[in-house]
Amino acid sequence: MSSWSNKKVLILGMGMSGLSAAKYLLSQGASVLVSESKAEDTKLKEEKEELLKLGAKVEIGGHSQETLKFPDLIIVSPGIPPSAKIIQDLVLAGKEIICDIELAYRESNVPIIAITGTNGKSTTCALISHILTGCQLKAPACGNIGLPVLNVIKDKPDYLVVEASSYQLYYCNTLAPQVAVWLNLTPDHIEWHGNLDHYIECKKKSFKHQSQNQFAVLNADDPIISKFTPNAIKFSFSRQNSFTKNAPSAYIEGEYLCYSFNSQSHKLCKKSDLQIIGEHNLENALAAIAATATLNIAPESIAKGLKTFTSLEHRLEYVDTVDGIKFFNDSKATNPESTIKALEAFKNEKVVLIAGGRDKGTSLNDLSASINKHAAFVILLGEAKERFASTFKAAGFHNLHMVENLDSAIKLALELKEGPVLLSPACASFDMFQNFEERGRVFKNLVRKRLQQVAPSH
Ligand code: UMA
Ligand code: ADP
Repeated sequence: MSSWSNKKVLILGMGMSGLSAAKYLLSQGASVLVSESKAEDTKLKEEKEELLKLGAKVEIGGHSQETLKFPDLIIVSPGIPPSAKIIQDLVLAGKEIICDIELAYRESNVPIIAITGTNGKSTTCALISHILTGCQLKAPACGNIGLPVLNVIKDKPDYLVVEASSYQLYYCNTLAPQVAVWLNLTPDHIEWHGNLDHYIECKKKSFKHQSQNQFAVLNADDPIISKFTPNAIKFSFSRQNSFTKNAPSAYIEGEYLCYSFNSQSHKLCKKSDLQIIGEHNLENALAAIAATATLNIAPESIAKGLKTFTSLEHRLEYVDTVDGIKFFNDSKATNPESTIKALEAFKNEKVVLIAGGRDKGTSLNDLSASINKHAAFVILLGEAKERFASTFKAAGFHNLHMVENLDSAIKLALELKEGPVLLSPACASFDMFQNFEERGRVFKNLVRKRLQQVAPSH
């Protein structure tokens, strides 16, 4: 009999992670109640019917009182913050609340490589997975990247390469990754966490339960992360050589990406060998080098993976060239820091930046400075356009245009006939799109439509 057969589990939220947890637990014989706050629509109805067939109880349109009495354990969807009434009520009732990553950790013996940070998680997660997969290892990129961890544990992977968001880490109580990576830290998601300290504490949870023979891969250039002392073996990475190389470290030496580990140093490849552009991607590459080096992957295999990895969709993704002008889709840049990194990637060229969307209210000081340095024009759209425009003007940047939609932005960018066109919004997408993926795909389709108009196929 499975250890789950007498257990009652409440699953809060019927999104990607809730559905995945429900199916996993039902397959293990648990009694499952799935509770979703949204009103029923066609998609939820179909999913509800599937879950009912598998033996779950399902409630849609609100979390009832039964949810408080029912469970031995709660699996919560990461989008539900600790301030939500249902979470507070369950905490008061003394119930244990975890997320799907914590459950996967408890359920499987597969070593976890957990990647967290404000920016670069998905890229680093995919790159680590790419390097390991190139060594014939089964190492799926999963977690916040969009593939729930419980969906992949049944395939018996060699490693789980898990992108761990601060939301998910908050709901992890014992997680001890074999390798925990912390890329960087800037204020983000304050609406979920309440304050910056809470956000930082959640990031630290990835390291809290690690033992002394596991690894903590830390960014030595980051003012907060560099002060953090992990229990695990510290493997630092730095683009600015902010450490001595006697300890485990990944760094840049001249044109080369290098690392030192187990008293040996290795030169892997040149910066220009990477297909992902921008200085920030060097940091992601160094973090991936450190993580894979701890797993004793051969330097040649790490180098091969670095050279063959291409950018993920919506991250400084080259779209096409229309009328001699290159277009890049960086729709995933949903905060000013990401947009600054994207601007900096175009070292010697001034770009036409398309920005704006749902305003997160974050400071625009650094972004204004970066725009003055790297942008020829800025085209603004979405709810944030007025605040962005007045802030940039106050900072002395006046080559600004406001438009109503992406199509007008692309049309205008072509008329301006300046350098490369970069969609890097520094904002969330939800004012005009379902998510950043939809925004990026709409942008790419519109660019390709323009391409056909400029050079119609015969
Ligand atoms: N819900 C309730 N009660 C509430 C609030 C919400 O039932 O009080 C319901 C919602 O109506 C919805 C479900 O819970 O149906 C949503 O759950 P969710 O928002 O947690 O989303 P999932 O579909 O489970 O996706 C989650 C991650 N989402 C979030 O963290 C918000 C996905 O990251 C992740 O890819 C997926 O698990 C698989 O692991 C997305 C994300 O935006 C991409 N992450 C943030 C980011 O990257 O910035 C952290
Ligand atoms: P995440 O999963 O953390 O959101 P992604 O890899 O999807 O990170 O990258 C999102 C955006 O963040 C990219 O479009 C890029 O502009 C920016 N970015 C990527 N890596 C870094 C980094 N190491 N430091 C700062 N910004 C970065």
